[in-house]
Amino acid sequence: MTSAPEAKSSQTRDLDALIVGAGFSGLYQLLCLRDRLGLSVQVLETAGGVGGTWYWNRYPGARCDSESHAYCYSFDEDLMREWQWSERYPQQPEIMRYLNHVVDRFDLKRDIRFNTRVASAHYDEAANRWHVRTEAGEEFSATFLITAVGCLSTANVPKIPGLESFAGDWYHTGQWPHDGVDFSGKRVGIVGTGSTGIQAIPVIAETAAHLTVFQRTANYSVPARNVPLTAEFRRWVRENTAEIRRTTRATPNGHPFLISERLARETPAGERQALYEAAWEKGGLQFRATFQDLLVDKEANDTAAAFIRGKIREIVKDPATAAKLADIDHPYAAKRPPIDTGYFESYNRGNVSLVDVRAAPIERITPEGIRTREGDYPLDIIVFATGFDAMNGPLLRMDIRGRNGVPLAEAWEAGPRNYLGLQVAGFPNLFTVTGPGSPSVLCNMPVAIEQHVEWITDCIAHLRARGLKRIEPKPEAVDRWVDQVNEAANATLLPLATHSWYLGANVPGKPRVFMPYAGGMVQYRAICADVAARGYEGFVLS
Ligand code: NA7
Repeated sequence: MTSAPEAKSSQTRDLDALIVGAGFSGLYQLLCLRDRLGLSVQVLETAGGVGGTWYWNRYPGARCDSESHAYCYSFDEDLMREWQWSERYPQQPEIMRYLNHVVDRFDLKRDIRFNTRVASAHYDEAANRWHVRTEAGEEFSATFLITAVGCLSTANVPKIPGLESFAGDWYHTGQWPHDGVDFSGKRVGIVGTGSTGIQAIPVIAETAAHLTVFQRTANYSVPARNVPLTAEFRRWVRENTAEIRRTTRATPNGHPFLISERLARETPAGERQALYEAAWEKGGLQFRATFQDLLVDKEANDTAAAFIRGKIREIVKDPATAAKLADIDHPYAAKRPPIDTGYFESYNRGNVSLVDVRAAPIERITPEGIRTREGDYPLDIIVFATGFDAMNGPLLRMDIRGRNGVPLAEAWEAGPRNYLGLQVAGFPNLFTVTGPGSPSVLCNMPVAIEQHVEWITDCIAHLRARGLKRIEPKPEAVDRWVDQVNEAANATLLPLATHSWYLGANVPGKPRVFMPYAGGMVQYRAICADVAARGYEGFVLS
């Protein structure tokens, strides 16, 4: 397909770089390109403020599962020392305060345009520029286009027949009203038991008259053990910023703890049980790091799965409910493993009930509530904790067109294909921060983001220093990377969770391709550094 050259209006703003999104990645990318390289940069952001995913995910109980002292930028020691987190895991409002602090501290706001959604981004080969139009009709032209749109920003509202007829209110957790929702005295239904549902259920249950949980796939969860941070811990963080940074960079998932070298399979049963008990008491994603083989060896994984199932049966008093909750069909952590505060305990409340919609699927939504194959559930409010069209979803909803007018949606018809998760063949000078094919969601996000942003910054600096104008990957490098992403996933148990959003399986019709790079952040960082050191091997620079 050949498109006519873009007509450039006299109102077009010419830039060196245009960044889409003002979350963790867009903000740091702005700082790097503007303040370190001296480029003219504009950030466009749909929301009315910074925060990206966190701007929208304001649902009850919204909290990060990464520990706060590592869920932050590490590029500036002073910033790390001066910011004081209040709890082990940061709640949504605190993350927003942190990001706004970063924005003020580095004077970023003046180059961010809020309430501005990108409608299209088309590459003009003759001019070697990206022409970007907003929904309001503003036009920009830039040499480099950087998408910093996040992996979990396109809400997935299931197309259940009859939703428009519902007489009550319904909400998706990822598009939560800023003034909150009052559940008091209401009959509430929540669809979804992923990380979000598991965080929201205990909080909604506190005020709703009744909460009905519609569970399609039962899920593991480990207690978060959230606590306020002591003055002593905060001092330790201030004094050990370099060490914390080193740890997050030495481990595949970018968290501030290392994965044990012990193998579950080789540990005697009694000792193994004691280690799981200790990890359960400690809480958090660290449970996954109790043994090294949990994600690669099904028998090892079975021991963790059995332990958690045992805990579910211990906590949940009604045996029938416990059985439904423990009837989990995938290996532990093959889907993103949730952590919780009182999730399984919620089912012991008199006002919470569980409906198994795997056994009796939702048939439709009626004006009164949800109808499953087994009966009607009258509701005043429905909460969809049904996740996102993850990773490539936010990219595909923009009309991105590369060389010869080829839409990204066409180039990725059979699933995302790129090199290092960073660049797509046929889309020169387009960089995708935490794109599919990068570790992103399998890593503590700020750690992944800083690596991407710094790599992109160094790459652009490299081009400019040599008077080069264009970079794009060779198709054969893309082919190799797609194979590497598949091989990395297949070396783990992750593909065994066939309903997972890692595979795109949560969105009907989406190609089933394992999207994140599962080889770990340490290996990924080394690969990217090596590619750069070899003069950007696999890319064409011109
Ligand atoms: P997830 O992890 O995608 O979970 C979505 C949940 O919603 C999951 O239990 C789904 O069941 C369920 N779901 C989705 N569609 C339906 C329909 N049509 N009917 C019934 N149930 C449905 O999203 P989250 O927001 O919880 O978490 C996303 C990420 O945010 C998380 O992984 C962290 O990285 C932070 P399914 O499992 O598909 O059967």
